[in-house]
Amino acid sequence: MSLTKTLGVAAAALTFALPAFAESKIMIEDAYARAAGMNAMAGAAFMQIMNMGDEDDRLIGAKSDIAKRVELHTHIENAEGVMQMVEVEEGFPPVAAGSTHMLQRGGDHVMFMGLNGTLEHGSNVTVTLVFEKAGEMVVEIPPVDLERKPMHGMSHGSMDQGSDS
Ligand SMILES: [Cu+2]
Repeated sequence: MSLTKTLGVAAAALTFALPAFAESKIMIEDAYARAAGMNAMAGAAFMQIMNMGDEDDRLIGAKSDIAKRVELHTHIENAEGVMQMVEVEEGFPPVAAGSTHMLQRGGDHVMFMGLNGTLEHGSNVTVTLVFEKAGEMVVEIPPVDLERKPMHGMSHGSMDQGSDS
């Protein structure tokens, strides 16, 4: 087989592989975003990650224009027994095929650090979720109406005090 023909075959294989790769095995349900406070410079997004594929996958990153930095966070209990937010640089634990991983208040979440605007009811936040195997996935996340929530939420207390003061 000539070199030219070999390359041609490789290129064709790649072309056909792409649509299959882009077909999403991940479904996002019940997503919502929330500012950490009324004049907060930070916010977070929560959702259900459903793995409809036949292999484990996991969220390894997130991107958005809504904030200067978008990080994956979780909560851990510190030595004093207080829950604290920490960045999970390597990504969230794998979601087994056919199962669901919840990003929820007090647990794993997508964190917006340094908001470029306000999280307003009625204007969705566009977030690109990066999965290890499914790749990038763009989701539109509606902010929840903060007025219906208590001003002093439980989920981000310790970090807010640290970054705002
Ligand atoms: Cu956080």
